[in-house]
Amino acid sequence: MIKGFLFDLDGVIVDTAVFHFKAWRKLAQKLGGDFTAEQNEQLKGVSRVDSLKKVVAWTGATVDDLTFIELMEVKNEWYLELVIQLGPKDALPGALDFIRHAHAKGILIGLGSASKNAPMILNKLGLTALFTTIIDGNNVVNGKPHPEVFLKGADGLGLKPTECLVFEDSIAGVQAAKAGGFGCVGIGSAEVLKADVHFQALGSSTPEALVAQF
Ligand code: B16
Ligand code: MG
Repeated sequence: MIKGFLFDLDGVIVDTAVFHFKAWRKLAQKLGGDFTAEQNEQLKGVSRVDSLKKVVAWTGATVDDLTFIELMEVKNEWYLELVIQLGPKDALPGALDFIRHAHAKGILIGLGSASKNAPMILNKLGLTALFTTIIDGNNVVNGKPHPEVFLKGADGLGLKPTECLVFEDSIAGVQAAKAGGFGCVGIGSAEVLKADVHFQALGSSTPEALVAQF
């Protein structure tokens, strides 16, 4: 019986992925390279440090350890400049209603995001109070596809993985959910994500329909 929902943030609740893409591209160009939207799929759900490793490799640049840390900070500053104006109007279609509705029905709500900026973004969306637990990039040692972020999320809800559903838009995130023994709702393409069920957005289903399905 499903009693809890664990949401990824970027790409599920809000489309911050476009801002990550812009900031990473600006950084790649600073390093003398570039990368495509298709390559960007590989950065979704992936931690800041692992994302930079990929971006540096794509540009062919050589970066020493100190510069690597500086580049992570520079990218984050550019990203924060883009997300500063985010508000509830920027939530993905149906996301706020879906989460509010699930909460009102007594389903426990948690966050399992790779982003260290997740608490600030949840606040901007006016959602923080609905979340029983918030696990983000500051609370995990192992990034997705390791299941740590969702296992800690289930723990924070006081539930077993089999009692929770994970909502994910990234390949790494779906793999993390499966590795942890969770049912997984993919937000995006079934061919790409290979989750248990797929929707284009949270607003395409209802909490009751999903609970009945698992
Ligand atoms: P930050 P999610 C992930 O968030 C993003 O999808 C990924 O592109 C980003 O690199 C990662 O957070 C780290 O974000 O630099 O803000 O700490 O999809 O797991 O909610
Ligand atoms: Mg995501």
